[in-house]
Amino acid sequence: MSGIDHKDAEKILTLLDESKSILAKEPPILNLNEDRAIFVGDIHGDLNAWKRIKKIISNRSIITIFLGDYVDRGFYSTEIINDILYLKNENPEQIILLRGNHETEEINRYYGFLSELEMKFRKRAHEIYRKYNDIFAQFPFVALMDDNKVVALHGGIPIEATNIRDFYKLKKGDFNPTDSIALQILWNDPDDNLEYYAPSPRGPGIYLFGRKIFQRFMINSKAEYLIRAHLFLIEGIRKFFDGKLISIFSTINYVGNQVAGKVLEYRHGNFYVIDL
Ligand SMILES: [Mn+2]
Repeated sequence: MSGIDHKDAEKILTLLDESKSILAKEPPILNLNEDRAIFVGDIHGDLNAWKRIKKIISNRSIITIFLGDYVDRGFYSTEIINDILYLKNENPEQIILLRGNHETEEINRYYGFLSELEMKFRKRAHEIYRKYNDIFAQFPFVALMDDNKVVALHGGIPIEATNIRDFYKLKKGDFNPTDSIALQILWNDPDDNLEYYAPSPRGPGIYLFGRKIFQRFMINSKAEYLIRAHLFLIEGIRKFFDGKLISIFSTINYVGNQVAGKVLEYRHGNFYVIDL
């Protein structure tokens, strides 16, 4: 499927240039005219998981929406992101790459991606690293599909967002941590035990959002389901808020933990869980 030599710096730079021109055309909030899709959660450099995901998505002729966190943690971030970008370049409409909190320099400098590149590319690592982050800056934050019925993003609903319209102010580019809406889309988590919200243990400016925040946003946006990733789930999938929010995790090994990784298929209002 992939024709990339993952050790060839020149080939990778060419691949990244091609991807950048394709991704730059996509708006920060994507409106997809689709009623079927496969959703993929965090892969985090897990090559074995990626091989299984690749098989699953290549057997189906529907679009794939990746929910972010391709890189860091595992040792094969380069192979995985290259493969996905290669698929994207081959078929831009079929492969959607959303941004995760690890697709920002603030994070991927410290959690494995930069060290992986330094090991693989030595002197050219920083040039290549910069280029990857230029690409990540072009990943959309949110995808909407099936007439807004389904909202897909990496983290969660920002506590001050009452309507999907609040997302349309977002701009692509190098991540700006003072952009509170962008920060929370990439970092927030749902919490079934909360009505409103609480500070997140993940850090300042990040929140756990409860049922009322979620429902207000979904009703005002005329949306039914939120599909997201971000949360490490040993079982690979968890439903929140009466099944209206589904969180998925798509690794089979996450920093030494065996994971029952999953991807999710959506067809005309129904969800089907697929084991990796
Ligand atoms: Mn994440």
